[in-house]
Amino acid sequence: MPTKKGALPGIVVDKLRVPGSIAVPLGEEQVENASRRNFLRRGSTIAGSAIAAGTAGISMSQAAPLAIPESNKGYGKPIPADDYGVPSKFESNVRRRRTDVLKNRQNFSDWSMTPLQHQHGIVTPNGLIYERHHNGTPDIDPKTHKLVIHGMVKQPLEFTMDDLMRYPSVSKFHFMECSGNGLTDWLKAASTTVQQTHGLLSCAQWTGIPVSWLLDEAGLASDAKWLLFEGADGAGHVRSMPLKKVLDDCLLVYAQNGEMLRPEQGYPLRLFVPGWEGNVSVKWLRRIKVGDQPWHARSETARYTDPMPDGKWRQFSFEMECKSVITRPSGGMNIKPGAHEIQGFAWSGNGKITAVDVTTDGGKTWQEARLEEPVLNKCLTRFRFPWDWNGGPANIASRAVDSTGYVQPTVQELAKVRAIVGFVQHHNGVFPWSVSASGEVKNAIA
Ligand SMILES: Nc1nc2c(c(=O)[nH]1)N[C@H]1C(S)=C(S)[C@@H](COP(=O)(O)O)O[C@H]1N2
Ligand SMILES: [Mo]
Repeated sequence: MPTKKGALPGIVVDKLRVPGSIAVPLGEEQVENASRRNFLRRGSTIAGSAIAAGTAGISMSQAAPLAIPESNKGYGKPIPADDYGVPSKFESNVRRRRTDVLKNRQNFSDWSMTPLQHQHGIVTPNGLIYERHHNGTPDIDPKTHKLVIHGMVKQPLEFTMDDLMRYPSVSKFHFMECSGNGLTDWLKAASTTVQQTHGLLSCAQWTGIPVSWLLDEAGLASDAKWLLFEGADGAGHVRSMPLKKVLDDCLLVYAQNGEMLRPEQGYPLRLFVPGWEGNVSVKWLRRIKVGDQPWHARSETARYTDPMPDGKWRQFSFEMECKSVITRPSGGMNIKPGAHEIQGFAWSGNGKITAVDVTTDGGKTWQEARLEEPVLNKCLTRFRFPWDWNGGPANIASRAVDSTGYVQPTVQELAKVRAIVGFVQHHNGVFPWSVSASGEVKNAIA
């Protein structure tokens, strides 16, 4: 199916993906009930006699009498003074920086990764949103922080945070993904878990002001075409953005998931660019300069480009193209034969997800998965797919389709339109996990 710049001809491989004929699903509830009953029924037959028909639990007649647990017998813990809630201590393995899998290097140019295998629903909790900073997290007082708009404008403007908070606001759910996500696992299995392979990805409800409102107040010169955004961190992170995209949907964000930005996400103010590589969503934003052409910082050209098969480089590869990954079961897990619900995320920087297919036989056959509401523009979408694992070796993967008709390619298909050499960015290829006869789930990139 021809797509914009990805130009991936011939990806539509089987009957299921006939261009322009994406299946209209049954009524939501019908499918829901039918698949849940089947799922549980299958569960009961496969797991054997200990499981009563229609349930995943143990039949009460075979269970020990229901004892009164300690938690029923006394007072619970009172609310501590000045409390800010944290997860249960029993969830302490859910971390964006796992020192057991990645040595804590304490570098200033550093990153942490979202544990996608533990994420329920589409929203990444604030403490688990991945981080990428080129020079550490600055400590910025919102009382003294200012945003300046200058350059090719009729009236240069300066805003305090109080000024900005007086504007009406908008709140939008969007994913954010680093262009380097998946970079280590293009051609060989270098990583173990989905946190390591895909964890430079998060999704939040972002609150702020459309950039267009402030540009309108400053008054754009008629030949204005590009904007420069500058961060107040030690990296002096500077990025050029085409005016068209900025006017379309970019936000000046001060809150994430209902509270002010976390320091590591750009407190007190960041640019948020829906659907484009995270790199352009400049954190700790202090300056917007209006011009008529892009500015070329060294690191900037390094990020916006992709190598092509003919040895040339394509400039301005901003969009994060349609992609998906199975998060359960995923690398590092161990599963038992029987009924499973395969779950995962799909997302596209170019629109909404319209379908996700799942294979359990290494891509020989594909079946359509269920998408879970809400399905939003440039946002993580959850998919699920019931699977009876018979205990034999399996190879599972997902492939997503977005509202432009683009079908997520395999790495082999991507290799026809991109050169995969060195540390290549923008990996949106189909990602397989293998399941061994003993139930071990492993990264299966060949
Ligand atoms: N000022 C500033 N903005 C920045 C960066 C930075 O180092 N400094 N890193 C960029 C990169 S490469 C990414 S992927 C995103 C990460 O945002 P997050 O840390 O909130 O996940 O911020 C971008 N904005
Ligand atoms: Mo990034």
